[in-house]
Amino acid sequence: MSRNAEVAERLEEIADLYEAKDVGYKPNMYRRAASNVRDYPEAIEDLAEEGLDAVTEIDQVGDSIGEKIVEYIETGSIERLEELRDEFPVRMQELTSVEGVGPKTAGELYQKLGIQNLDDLEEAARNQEIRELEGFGAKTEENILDHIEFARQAQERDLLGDGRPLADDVKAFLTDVEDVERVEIAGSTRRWRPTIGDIDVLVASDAGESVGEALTEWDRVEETIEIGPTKTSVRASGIRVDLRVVVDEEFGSALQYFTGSADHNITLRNYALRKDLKVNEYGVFDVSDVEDPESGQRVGERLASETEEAVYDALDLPWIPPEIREDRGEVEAAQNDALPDLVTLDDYRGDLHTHTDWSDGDYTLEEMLDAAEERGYDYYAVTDHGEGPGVFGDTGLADDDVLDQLDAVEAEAADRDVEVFTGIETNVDADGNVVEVSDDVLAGVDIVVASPHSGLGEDGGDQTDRLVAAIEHEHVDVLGHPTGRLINDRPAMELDPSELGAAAAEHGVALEINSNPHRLDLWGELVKVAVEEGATVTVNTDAHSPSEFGYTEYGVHTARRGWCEPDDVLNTWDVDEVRDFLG
Ligand code: DGT
Ligand code: CA
Ligand code: CA
Ligand code: ZN
Repeated sequence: MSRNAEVAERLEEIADLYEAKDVGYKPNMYRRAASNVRDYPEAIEDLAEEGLDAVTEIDQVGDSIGEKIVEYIETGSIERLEELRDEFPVRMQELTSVEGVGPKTAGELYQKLGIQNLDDLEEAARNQEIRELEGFGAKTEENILDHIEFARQAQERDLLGDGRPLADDVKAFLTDVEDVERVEIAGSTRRWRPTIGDIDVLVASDAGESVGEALTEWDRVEETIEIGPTKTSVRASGIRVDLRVVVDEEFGSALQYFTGSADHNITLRNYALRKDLKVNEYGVFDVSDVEDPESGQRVGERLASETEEAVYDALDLPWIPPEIREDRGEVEAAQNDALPDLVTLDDYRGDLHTHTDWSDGDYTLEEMLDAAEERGYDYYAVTDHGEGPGVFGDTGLADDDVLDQLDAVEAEAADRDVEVFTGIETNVDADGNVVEVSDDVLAGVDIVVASPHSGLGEDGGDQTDRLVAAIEHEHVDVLGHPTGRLINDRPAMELDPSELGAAAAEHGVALEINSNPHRLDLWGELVKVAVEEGATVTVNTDAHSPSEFGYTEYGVHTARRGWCEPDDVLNTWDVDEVRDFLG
């Protein structure tokens, strides 16, 4: 367990605050440093102990940022950060969860109107104070008002991308606590649901009280909510963590129960009852000779409880992967021996949607290809943005630039162990036209990713036709992040996944699962429907830096939530098969 993610969070907070202050280059500098610290293979606390020189070995970490890292590890705080927090005492995450409000806007709103949180923001918008500010206007103010409700709901659930690393850390921490026999993550985190209400952790131990106490003393804990011999709840890094402690003998049945989903459990319990079996967090019980099976938690003969496999086996079912325990037919499929053979991270051979500093990426072509090669990919596609309507700060490539980049990619790709596809990411406009790059140029690249980047949100009504039109375009190979959602930040556009899946299958276009934890788009429920229509999906990171290659895990687990087998996922195919698909 290292503290890299924690340090990266502090650096990102500094970046946000500098952006609020509108200090030119500093935000990006801090974000790049944060990303490299998060991704660094060695523990940042060990480097800090060695000294500044060791810390500044990390790319993009110079003396000034390095000193702050050492200061944080040594003292637990950073003076500069404290100053910035004093200067901007705002709930940054809360404010920036409103679509259209970034750190810079939040800073301005604080300085001019004293806005610190969502309530202040709503009040100012209702009183029409925001439209009076220079550069804001009535439209902006109405937009803010429209999106506040969504932002409020978004406060209630955290991103899996934040919860999952924290869950791994808490698991590592508890594993080393005395008298702990087994530890597993349960709940929605184990099912890889894109958002989580809290993190559920299960421990097998005879010393519940002291295990609970140990958790409250973990250095990431900010608040103890409750503590007891079987259940302890804390808040750590802003996320609630529920710990349950059971005896080792009942660990399997407790893990099954607390993994959920609640709907899966209910369907499973009803299925069991028809077989005269009772299933709960204490085990599977034979209640055929019991007069009143509801009379107690442990009535009847216990058939299984030690492992999850044994629990499902006692119900005459194969073990069901957590990702598909959502009551979408998995219990019936298990009964019929028809569970999918789900894709795994090991099956994954390469990323087909990525960026470089030719457009809005943060790293050079060479750096990105080096990193792809290091990950051992068979293939890799460079798909920078076409020249768009200013969405990417005018970083997109005009036709001539695309042609120049083709040469650059070919030169940089020579003599590498990874096969490199040339490509472009282009915009799908409101009518489904593939714009930005001319058809001649599209015809000359290996892979065309067409993505909706504008006209998003909930207001447009059903947009299946728009996306189907893009799928029908002769050069399009991948439909990128199809619904355009940004979790907790921008709602998904409405679409019919079965119509989309059928069109994609017919035209040989792959539907993307964008692995960025802010997107996870498409997501499991839609993927399952589309794949049933014969669609192929493609799991891509849309990486703007090498550290974002790590998102692949989220994408693959999302494919699993969509019941994908390896063949359903383009990125498990070999390079010749992918070339054939791209046509
Ligand atoms: P979350 O935290 O909202 O993202 O979702 P979960 O699934 O982690 O739900 P949570 O934390 O409330 O409870 C963890 C698991 O415990 C849940 O997935 C299934 C089980 N569970 C909780 N309440 C019930 C219930 O009322 N009935 C059944 N059958 N199972 C429950
Ligand atoms: Ca939970
Ligand atoms: Ca819970
Ligand atoms: Zn992209």
